[in-house]
Amino acid sequence: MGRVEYSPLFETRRCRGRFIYRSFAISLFVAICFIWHYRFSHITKGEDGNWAWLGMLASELWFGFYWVLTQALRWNLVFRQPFKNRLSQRYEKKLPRVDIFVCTADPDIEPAMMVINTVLSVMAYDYPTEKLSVYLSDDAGSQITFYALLEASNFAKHWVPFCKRFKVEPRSPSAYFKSLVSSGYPTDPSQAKELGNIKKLYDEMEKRIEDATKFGEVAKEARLKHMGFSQWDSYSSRRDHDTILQILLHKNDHNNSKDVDGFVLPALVYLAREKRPQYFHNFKAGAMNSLLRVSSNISNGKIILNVDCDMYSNNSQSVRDALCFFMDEEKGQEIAYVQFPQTFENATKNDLYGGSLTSILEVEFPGLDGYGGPLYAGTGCFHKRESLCGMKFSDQYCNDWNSEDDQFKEANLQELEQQSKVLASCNYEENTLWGKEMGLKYGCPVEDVITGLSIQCQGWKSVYYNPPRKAFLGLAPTTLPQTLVQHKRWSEGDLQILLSKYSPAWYGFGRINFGLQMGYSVYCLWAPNCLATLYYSIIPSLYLLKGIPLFPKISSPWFIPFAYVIVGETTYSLLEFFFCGGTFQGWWNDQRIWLYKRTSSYLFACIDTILKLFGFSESTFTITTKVTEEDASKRHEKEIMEFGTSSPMLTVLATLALLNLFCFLSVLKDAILGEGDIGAYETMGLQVLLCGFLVFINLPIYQGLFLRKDNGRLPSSIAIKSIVFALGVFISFIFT
Ligand SMILES: *[C@@H]1O[C@H](CO)[C@@H](O)[C@H](O)[C@H]1NC(C)=O
Ligand SMILES: CC(=O)N[C@H]1CO[C@H](CO)[C@@H](O)[C@@H]1O
Repeated sequence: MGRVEYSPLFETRRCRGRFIYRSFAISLFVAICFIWHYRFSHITKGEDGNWAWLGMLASELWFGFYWVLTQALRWNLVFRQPFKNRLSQRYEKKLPRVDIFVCTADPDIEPAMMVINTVLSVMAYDYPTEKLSVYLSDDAGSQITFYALLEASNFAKHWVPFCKRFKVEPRSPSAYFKSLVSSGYPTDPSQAKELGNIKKLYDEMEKRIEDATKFGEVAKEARLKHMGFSQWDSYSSRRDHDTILQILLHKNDHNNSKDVDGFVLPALVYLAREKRPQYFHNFKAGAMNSLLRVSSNISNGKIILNVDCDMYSNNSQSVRDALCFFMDEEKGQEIAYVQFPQTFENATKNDLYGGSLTSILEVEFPGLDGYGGPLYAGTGCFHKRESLCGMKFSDQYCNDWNSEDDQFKEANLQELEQQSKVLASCNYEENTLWGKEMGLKYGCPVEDVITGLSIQCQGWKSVYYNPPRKAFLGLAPTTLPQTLVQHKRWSEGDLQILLSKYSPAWYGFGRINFGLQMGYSVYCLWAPNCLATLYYSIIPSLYLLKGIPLFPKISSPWFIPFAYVIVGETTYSLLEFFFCGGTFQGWWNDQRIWLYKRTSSYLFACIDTILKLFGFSESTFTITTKVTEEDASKRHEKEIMEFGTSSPMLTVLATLALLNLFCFLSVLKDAILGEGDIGAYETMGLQVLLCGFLVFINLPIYQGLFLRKDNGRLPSSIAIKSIVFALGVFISFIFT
C-alpha cells in the first residue's frame, strides 16, 4: 500500500516581480561600482580635501557593502498561506496542547488592566479549552497583578463563553468594547442584553483593580478570600522573595474550572519566580526559562506561544493558523517556530516615529523567510517546545502529536504547585545547560534574536506568517526619546551577537543558508552604520562652506552614477513604502527616523559596545514612561514630535541639525549677495543638495528648539548645548 497523499496544510508563494527587482538591483550595483571607481581614481595627493576624500571613499565603500547585504532581504521574498479548514478536517480531535506564556515585568509601565486584557484575549482563542494553558510570569512579583489575574479568572467564566457564543472579535475585552464605539453595537437582542451584563462585570472588575492600584494594596476582604495571597507573607521586595506560584484555573479542580455554561476553561497559572539579590536573574530570558520548566510540569504543551503583556490577540484563529505549519505532514517536521509580525495600533496615520517597522515586517521578514526563516522577535511567536529546549534537528526527527501523556489526568493541584515551585527557584539552573544550550540564551540584550539564530543553526527552519487581519496588536513608542532608546537597545544587542560565539558571520557559516547569514548581518551591523552616516552628514556640508568639492560636478560623466543611485534608491524606497500601504508623509517621516537612529541610537550603541569590550560600565538611558498627559496625547494625534526629556542623544541630533543649518544659511547668504561665483554651484551641486536635504528633514528639530512653547519641545539645556557645539565647530572650521 502506498503512502496516503495529503493535501498540504499550507502553501508558499514566491513574490511576483522578482525579475524586475533583481534587474534594478544589478543596475544599481553597477552604478555603485562606478562610484567606487571614481573615488579610487580621483585620490589626489597633497590637496586640501584629501583627507576628506579618503573619508568619503571609506563611507561609500561601507554604504555599498551594506547595501549588498540588504539585498539578501529583498532578493527572494516568500509569502505563506495556511489552510485552517483542512487542519480541522484532519486533526480536530488530535490537536496538541498549547501553552501560552505572557511576560510582565513592571506594574508601573505595564498596568494590570493591560496585562489581564492580553491574558483574557488568549484564553478566548478558538481552540479546545482543555488543551490550552495560559501562564503569566510576573517578574515584579506584584500582589496587585496577582489580584488582577484572580479577578480575570472569574471574569473569564463569563467572557470566554460570551466570545464563543457570539463569535466576538477581537477577544481582548477592552479592545472589543472600544471597537463597538466605531463599528456599532450588536443588533441581536440576546447579545445586546448579555453585552450589557458583561460590560457591567468588566467595569466593576476594572474599578476594583484600579482601586487596588491606587492604594498600592489589595483590600483585606479580597485577600482573605483567596489563600494564594498568603504567599506574600514572606515577601520583602521585588528583588527578594520566594517563588510564588498559583494555579488559578485547572480542569482537575472540580469546583472552580468551569465557565457559566459548564465548559472547562483553559488552565491559568500565575508565576513569580524566586528572586534573591545575590543571584542574577537574566531578565526576560530567565523568566521564559522558568516558565518552560514550570509549564512542562503542569501541562507540557508541545507548542508554546509567547506574547508580551502589551500585545493582545486580535484574531481568535491564530493558534490554528500556526498549527497548519507545524502539523503539515511533509514540511512541518523541520519547522521550529512560526513568527507573526508585531503590529502596533498606536502609531499615528503617518507614523511619525517609524514605529510600525513597515519595511522590516512587510518586506524584510518575508525575505528572510525565503532563506530559511525569520528571526525570533520575542513576541507573537509559536515554538515547538523541543526545539526551544535545545533539541537538534535530524532527518529522523518526526512530529509526534499523539503521545498524550496521561500523567496530568489525576494530578493533585497542591502537589503540582509544590513540585513546580522548585523549578522556578534561583539555584535550580546552577550547573545545568539552561541559558546555554537549553531554553533562551543568557547574556545578550536581545535574547530572542540570538535564541532564534541558534535554533536555526541546529538545523531547524522557521516560518513567517503575516495574516491580512493582524494576529497581535501592541503599542509603539510615542515619543522620540523612547524610539531612540529602543533602537539603541536593539542595535547594541544585535552588534553583540555579531561579536559573540553565535555570530551569524562565522558560527552560522555552513549551518544556515548564506542568504540568511547575510540577512542576520544586516541587523547585526545596524550600529556600525553610524560612522559613515555621521561622516556624510557633517563633512560635505563643512567643505561646502570652504568651497571644496567632494562630488563630481553636474556636467561631468561621473555625476551619472551618483544621480542614478540617489534617484533609484529614493524611488525604490518610496514605491516599497506605498506597496506596504504607507503614505508619502509617512515615508518622509520614516527617512527622518532612519537618519536619527543612525546618528544617535547607533552611535551610542557603538560607544557602549566598545566601552564594554574594555570592561567599562555602559552609559544608561532609562526613559520612564510617564502617564501620558493630555497635551502630549493631543500632540501625538496631531503628529507633533515629542522630545520632552533631556538626553545626550537629542543633543547630538540638535547639534547636527544646527550645524547643517549654519552651513546652508551661509551658502544661501553668499548666493543672495552674489558673493560666491555661480560656477561654484555647478561644481558643488550635490553638496548643496545634501546639505539642503539635511536642513529640510530636520525641520521638526528647529521647531522644537526655537518655535514651540509646549512641554514636548526640546529642553533649553539641550538648546544651549547644541548651539554652543554647532557654533564652535562652524567657527573653528571657517577660521582654519
Ligand atoms: C483587528 O481585528 C478586527 C476585527 O476584530 C479587524 O477589523 C481589524 O482590522 C484588525 N486589526 C488589524 C490591524 O488587522
Ligand atoms: C497607551 C497609550 O499610549 N495609548 C494611546 C494610543 O494612542 C491614542 C491616540 O492615538 C491615545 O489616545 C492613547 O492614550
